[in-house]
Amino acid sequence: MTQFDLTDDQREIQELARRFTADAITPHAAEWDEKHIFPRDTIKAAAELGFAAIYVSEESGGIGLGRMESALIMEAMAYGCPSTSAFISIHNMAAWMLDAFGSAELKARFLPDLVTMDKLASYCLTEPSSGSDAAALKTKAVRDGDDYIVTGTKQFISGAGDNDVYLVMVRTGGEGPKGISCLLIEKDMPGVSFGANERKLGWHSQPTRAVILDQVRVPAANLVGAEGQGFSIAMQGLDGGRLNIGACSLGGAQRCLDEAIAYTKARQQFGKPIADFQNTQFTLADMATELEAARALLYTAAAKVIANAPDKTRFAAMAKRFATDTGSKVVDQALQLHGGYGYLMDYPIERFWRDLRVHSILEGTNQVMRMIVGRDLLK
Ligand code: FAD
Ligand code: 2MC
Repeated sequence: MTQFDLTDDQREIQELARRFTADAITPHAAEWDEKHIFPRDTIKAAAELGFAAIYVSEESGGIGLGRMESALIMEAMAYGCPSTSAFISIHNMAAWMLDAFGSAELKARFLPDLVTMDKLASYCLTEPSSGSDAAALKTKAVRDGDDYIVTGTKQFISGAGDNDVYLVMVRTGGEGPKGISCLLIEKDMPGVSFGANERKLGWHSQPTRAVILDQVRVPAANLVGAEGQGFSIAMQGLDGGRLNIGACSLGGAQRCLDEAIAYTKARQQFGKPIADFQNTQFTLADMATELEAARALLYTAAAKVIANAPDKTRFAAMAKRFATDTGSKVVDQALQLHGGYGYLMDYPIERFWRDLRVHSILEGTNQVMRMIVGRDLLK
């Protein structure tokens, strides 16, 4: 908790992620967005650097780093494409849940392919009638001999239809969080189907579909953790996921700040660069200041999560709320500084504006983040 600068190892991993982004992500991100291309090969190339299993243990084939390193990697990749970075983050979250809570047999069967991204993983909590109130989920898993029979619909699932492995929160017991378990369901199990690819404002480089489960027979051996532990596992996954989503907003916003600095120096109005106007300088100053403040809070929260501090969930929620709101504000200011050109697809700003908007909604809305923080303060 006394760390105010990155260590040499952290700088090295950040540099690696930045180089990968500059070479493999940034040059293509606009096309992925415009043509709705899911960059399967680039995602697989990220796995070759260990970025598919950043905080999966080395014993399980991951690179066994901390949440801070994960944030640095997500931030660096989001500088090129927040949508692709966030997709990789969700895969990391699911892989970690399996590594941390799965049986030795389940881990041996699935983690080797998840670490290399020969298989991709989704996280399935949300349902059509339970988003923020996640503990009200209805997808039912009824025990039948050595199997569960699973029926229900998961809504808004990132990667659904393309991904192979689904960590699905299901109801095996009574109402409320204690009746929820986590089951690993495979794409090709009979009874699994998918809704249409959602048409979205942003996040075009990755698909979002409903996962429809109709009497799917799932071996009880696919249970991740114990029966009734599913909600806690899902929430612990999100403690890390929320840091990563915050980091994706920081990376996207940093890119737009850098673009705005370059643009305002080049663009002339009233006979001089618009960077010479005090309004421009004050706006850039506030953008940079608020971004650094959000980054500092996010790194603190990452340190809390890796240390398993008692207030880690509150800090992850504070950081997610602040980093995503700040990120979107900074991108909006960058768009304003670009004038009409910021609104055009010829410049990258509008893509970041669209991609970052959803970060205030998913992995728990920013209202839910305030609820988590407020409850913790008042408990
Ligand atoms: P609701 O819960 O209906 O909320 C609507 C509004 O009411 C929000 O503003 C909310 O903040 C507010 N609200 C609700 N309750 C309260 C309260 N108590 N106090 C104050 N305000 C409240 N989910 C997954 O499980 N896996 C995924 O991979 C995934 N990927 C996603 C990808 C995309 C592109 C999107 C858009 C969503 C994804 N989600 C995923 C779902 C996402 O987590 C939910 O959309 C989110 O949690 C909000 O749920 P909801 O949409 O049902 O909104
Ligand atoms: N770690 C461990 N356990 C946790 C936890 C955490 N972070 N958060 C809650 N729990 C436990 C909690 O301790 C309690 O157990 P116990 O009674 O034994 O103490 C149990 O879970 C229930 O917790 P709450 O009483 O707080 O449950 P409640 O239903 O009131 O509220 C809330 C929970 C609102 C915080 C949760 O439903 C939530 O986070 N909602 C938002 C949903 C969400 O984030 N969805 C994201 C989907 S994924 C996504 O969008 C992607 C893009 C991948």
